[in-house]
Amino acid sequence: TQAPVNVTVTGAAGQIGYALLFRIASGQLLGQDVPVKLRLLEIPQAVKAAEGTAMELDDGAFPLLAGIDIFDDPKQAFEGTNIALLVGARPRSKGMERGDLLEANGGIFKPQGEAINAGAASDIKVLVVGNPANTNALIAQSHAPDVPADRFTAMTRLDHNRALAQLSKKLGVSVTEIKKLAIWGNHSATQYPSVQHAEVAGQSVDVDQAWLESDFIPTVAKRGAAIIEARGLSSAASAASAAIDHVYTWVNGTADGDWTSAAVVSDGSYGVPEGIISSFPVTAAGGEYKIVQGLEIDEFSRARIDASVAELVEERDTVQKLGLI
Ligand code: NAX
Repeated sequence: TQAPVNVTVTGAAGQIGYALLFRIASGQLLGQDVPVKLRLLEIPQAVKAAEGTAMELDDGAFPLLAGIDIFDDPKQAFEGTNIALLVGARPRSKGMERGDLLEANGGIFKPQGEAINAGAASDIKVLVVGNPANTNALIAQSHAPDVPADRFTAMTRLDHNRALAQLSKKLGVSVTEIKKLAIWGNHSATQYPSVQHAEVAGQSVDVDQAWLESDFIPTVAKRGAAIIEARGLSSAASAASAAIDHVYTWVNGTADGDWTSAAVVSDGSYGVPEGIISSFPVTAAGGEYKIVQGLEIDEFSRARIDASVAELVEERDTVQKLGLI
C-alpha cells in the first residue's frame, strides 16, 4: 500500500476545520486508496479544542487515517507536508479597516509561508481558505521563494459550487449537466460568476441578462452574508466541501470538456496583472492547475473582471506598502 500523505490543516479547531477533518480522514480529499496523516496547527489557546477534535477523529476509526499530530508552531506543522490547507485566519472585527485586516493576516500568512518554504515536501500544494483568501495566499507565496509559485492557490470553489447550484435551480437541470461556469477575480463581493461560456448538453446557456445582473450574480457573490443571516454562523460545511473538491480536482484532474474555478497565480492572461492570485476558469491534469486560454471575453464580462481585479491590485498594493510581500 501507498505511504501516507501528510496533510496540514490550520485553524483545525474552528468550524470549517470541524467539517473538513472528518472528510479528509474518510478519504474524500485524495481518494479511497490513499492513507493520510493529519498535522493540525492551532494557536496555543485553541490547542486543547483541537485535541478534542482529534479524540473524535480517533473515535471515527477511519481506516485511511494513519495518525494525527497537533502543533502550535508553524515550522513543525508544515515539516514534510504534502498538502497544506490554510483555513485559520484573523476575522474582521468591528471598526477594522481593510488595511488593518490585511496587516493582521500578514502576521499569520508570512510565517506560514516561511515555514512551508523551510520544511514542506517538494510536492507541496497549498490551498488558502482563510480570508481575505487571495491576498493571504499572495503573502504566503511571496515568503516561499523556493517553492514554485503555482503551488499556492486560494479557494473560489465554494463560489463556483454556489453558482452551479443557482444555475441548476434556474434551468431545472442537475449540477452535473452544467459545464464551463467560471468565477473570475477576488473571493469577495466583487467576484464575477460568469455564465458566458456555460453549457448544458453542449448548448450555450440561455438566460436573460436581467436575471444575471439582478439575481444570479448578487446571489452568488453575497451568499456568504445570506448564510450568516440565516444560520447565525458563517458557511462551514459547504466551505469544507469546496476545499475537498479543490484539492481532489487538483490531484485527480478535471473531466474532458469541462473546467472548474480556482484562484491561481496570474501569468498575465486576460489582462490580469502577472503575479496576483486571482480566480480563473482552470483545468487540472498531472497535478497542475492551468488557466483556460483563449476565451473570448464579452464587454459585460470584461467590465466585471476588471472591477474585481482592480480590488485585488489594491490589496496587493496595500500589503506591499505594509512590507508584507
Ligand atoms: P473559526 O473562527 O471557526 O476558526 C478559525 C480557527 O483558526 C480558530 O480555531 C482559530 O484559533 C484558528 N487560527 C487563528 N489564527 C491561527 C493561526 N495563526 N494558526 C493556526 N490557526 C489559527 O472560522 P471558520 O468559520 O472555520 O473560518 C475560517 C476562515 O475561512 C475564515 O477566515 C473565513 O473567513 C474563511 N472562509 C473562506 C471561504 C472561502 O470560500 N474562501 C468561505 C468560508 C469562510 O468564510
